[in-house]
Amino acid sequence: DSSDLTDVVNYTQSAYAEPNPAYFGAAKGMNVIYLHLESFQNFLINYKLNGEEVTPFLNSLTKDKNTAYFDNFFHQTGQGKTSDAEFMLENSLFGLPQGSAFITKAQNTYQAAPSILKDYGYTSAVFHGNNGSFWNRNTIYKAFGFDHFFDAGYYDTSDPIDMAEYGLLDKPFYEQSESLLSSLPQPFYAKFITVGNHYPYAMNQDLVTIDKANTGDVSVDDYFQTARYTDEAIEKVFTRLKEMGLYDNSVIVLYGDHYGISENHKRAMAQIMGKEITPYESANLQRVPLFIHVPGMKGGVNHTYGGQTDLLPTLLHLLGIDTKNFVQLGSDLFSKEHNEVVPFRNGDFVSPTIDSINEKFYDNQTGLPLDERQMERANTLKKEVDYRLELSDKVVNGDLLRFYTPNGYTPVDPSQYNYTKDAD
Ligand code: GP9
Ligand code: MN
Repeated sequence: DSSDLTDVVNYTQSAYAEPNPAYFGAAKGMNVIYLHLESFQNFLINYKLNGEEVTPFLNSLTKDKNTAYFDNFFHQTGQGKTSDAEFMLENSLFGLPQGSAFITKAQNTYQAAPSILKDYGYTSAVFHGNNGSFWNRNTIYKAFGFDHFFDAGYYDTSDPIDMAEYGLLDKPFYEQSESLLSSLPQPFYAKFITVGNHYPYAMNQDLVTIDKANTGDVSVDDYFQTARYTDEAIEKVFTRLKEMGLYDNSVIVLYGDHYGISENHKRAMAQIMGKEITPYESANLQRVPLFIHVPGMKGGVNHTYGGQTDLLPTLLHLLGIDTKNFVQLGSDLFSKEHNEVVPFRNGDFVSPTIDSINEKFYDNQTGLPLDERQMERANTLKKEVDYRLELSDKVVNGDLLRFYTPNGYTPVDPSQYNYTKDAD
């Protein structure tokens, strides 16, 4: 009800993080390209398997002068997996404590990235080599205001060697996407969702370029082959974007959507990581890589703690679009006022100093139980995290954005979108 909305707006106004003048508008007017790294955990970055880099291209990107690489960025997904990641990236709202908001809340009013950017002349599109109905995307994308959704119906999926369990493998997917991407007017906001690196990570051995690991746990051992494939596909994308003349006027964002190896593989992961996978280690394995490449922007490894709800305000500020009046629960990662406490969907959280995992507090730096003197501070952070999650659930469960239109924002009419191929 409206008092809930008042609480929400009071929170977002008070939690608003001012743009950093050094980054605000650094990408003004540029195209935006999101490259979704399926099931990709950050431990893969700079990891060597039998002395060999698993992801050499992404490793090189951590050193690129115009790329910010965030090595303390965490997924915040729940049961909605990829759809939760998308929900957070597009709205800066958390997914739900159970189930997938994509499926149960597709009829809500949203003020998602595509609709905000439409007011600035952007055309938006999602590319995904799976059926458009998976995760109910072809319904909720209309509420987000995506102009186009190029699903499997737009691709040639006839050759079995090109296919993974959930759709077209990354290399043929990106290759076939080129003509569709070229058809978009600029500036565009384009998201490419891949499926090559997806559980259980089995791959046609004719396509692999790195050996499996040898823990004896099949999905852990295979994970490195599909991760390497993902890396090779991304390298090809960067090469093609340069050849297409898009590299110098586009922001390229790469993000991991959620973990790849679940908590059921502790023995094998202890061998891979060279340490026991305690609850603290497991929480710290929830890092996913975030790369933000902006032509002309000062890059470097950025240790700021953040999560997927922080990406939208960060992107909008890079594009020179202020977020103060939007209901967004994350904050700009480049802002000096960014809140580095990262809530997980289950109420746990990590931060540069204190972690809360399974109702226990830890010193983030040492992994040891928190000393008594910091308990008051820890409890304060826990209350803030619980409150942030509670507000997000109020917005999504109460569909509160129906009652709140930021000035200058044009609401979405989902009925005006049609994603079927012949409609294009
Ligand atoms: C399905 C693909 C994988 O289209 O995005 O979804 P996930 O299983 O990772 O949620
Ligand atoms: Mn996924």
